[in-house]
Parts: sequence; C-alpha cells; structure tokens
Amino acid sequence: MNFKNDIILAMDLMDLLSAYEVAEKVSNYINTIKIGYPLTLAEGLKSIEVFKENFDFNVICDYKVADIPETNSKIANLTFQAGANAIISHGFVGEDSVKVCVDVADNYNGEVFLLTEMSHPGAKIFIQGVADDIAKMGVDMGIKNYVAPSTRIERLSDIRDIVGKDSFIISPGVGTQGGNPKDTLKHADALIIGRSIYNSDNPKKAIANIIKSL
Ligand code: NUP
Repeated sequence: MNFKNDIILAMDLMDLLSAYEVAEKVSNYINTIKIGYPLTLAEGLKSIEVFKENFDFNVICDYKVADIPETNSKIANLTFQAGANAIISHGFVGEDSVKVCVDVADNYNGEVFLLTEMSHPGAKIFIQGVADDIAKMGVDMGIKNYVAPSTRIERLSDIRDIVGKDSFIISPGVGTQGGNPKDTLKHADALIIGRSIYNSDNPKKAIANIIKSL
C-alpha cells in the first residue's frame, strides 16, 4: 500500500455526512483513510464504500480484531466483503487468531496490519511487555504491515528493528496524543492522524501544515 504524503486520515467522526465533508476538504492530500468502531457502529459497513466510491481512497478498517479464530474469520470476511483494503488485527491473541485474518485477507487480495504496542499511556501496563514478541510473531508469520506508536519513539524504533526495513509501519499518536510527525517518520512509513485534522476549524490547512512540517 502506498500512502500519499505519508499520511492516513483516522476518521473517527461519528456521522457520515461530517466525515464526508472533512474527507472532501483533504482529499487532494491523501489516498488512504482509516475508519474504526466509532464510524462503523454509528453508520454501518456502508461507510467503507462511501470513501472508496466517492474518493477512491484505500480504506483500512481499524477493528483491532481480537477474538478466537472462528469469530475473527467472520469479522474479517464481513470487513473485506464490504470493500475494505486492509484490516487491523491485534497480535496479543496469538498466531492462530491472527492467521485467520491473514488467510481471509489473502482471499480478497487485502492486507492485515498487525497491532504491536499501542500509543496510549495505559499500553505500558500490559501490552508494552509483549509488543516485541508480537512483532517477532508477525515476522515469523511473514506479515509485512505493522502498527506501532508515535508517542514512544524509542519503542517505535525497537519495533522497526524487529520487523526490518522492508516492512511497513503505520504509526498513530501524532498530534493530539503528543507524537511528533517528523520524528515518527524516521522510523515509520506513514502517520495515522485523526483529531488534529478532523477537529480542526480548517482541516485542509491543518493537513497542509503537517505536510509542510515533515
Ligand atoms: O495504538 C493505537 N493508537 C491509536 O490511537 C492504535 C490505534 N489504532 N489508534 C487509533 O489511531 C485510534 O483509535 C484513532 O483512530 C487513531 C488516532 O487518532 P488521533 O489520536 O490522531 O485522533
């Protein structure tokens, strides 16, 4: 997947009309949007095709899939049937659960991003302790795409060392959560940015300023 301007818009507004309006304002700057539970639970899986058909965006579904393999299979199938290009899967659930997501993605020519360490402070309590092992598991499984935090650059760098330079890392936590865009891109391939753009009075200017700062 290639990411225009190295930015993925995290669209967590909870109504499609507002989400559409923001997407329209920044559509010249990006080619990939990430939606998650906020928009999908509010508006349904149709949200995916709205962005694909109107903007030709790649859509990454941030469903942090984290269940037993059988249930993961149902979630991943529904997501790719609805047109998603990629799905984010948790890694802590183990190889069997992740493998199902990879297998379903392969059937649709889609991709899986494996979530290693999360970006929020609470991630230090549990997931940070196993994040390196999650990344190693991903490498052993042949996974090429990862999610790792921009809020702890040293951890992002550690995870890059594990997954290698040929893997893709997309990194949330830039802006509102405190991560620095330029520093993050020293280790990651793309920034996941939500509130700093969609909550701005001028989303177009906000994204243009971020791009200028890179
Ligand atoms: O570790 C993670 N941190 C994180 O913020 C993994 C994520 N998937 N996210 C998501 O990235 C989060 O759910 C939101 O959609 C986006 C960051 O948005 P913002 O903090 O820029 O508004």
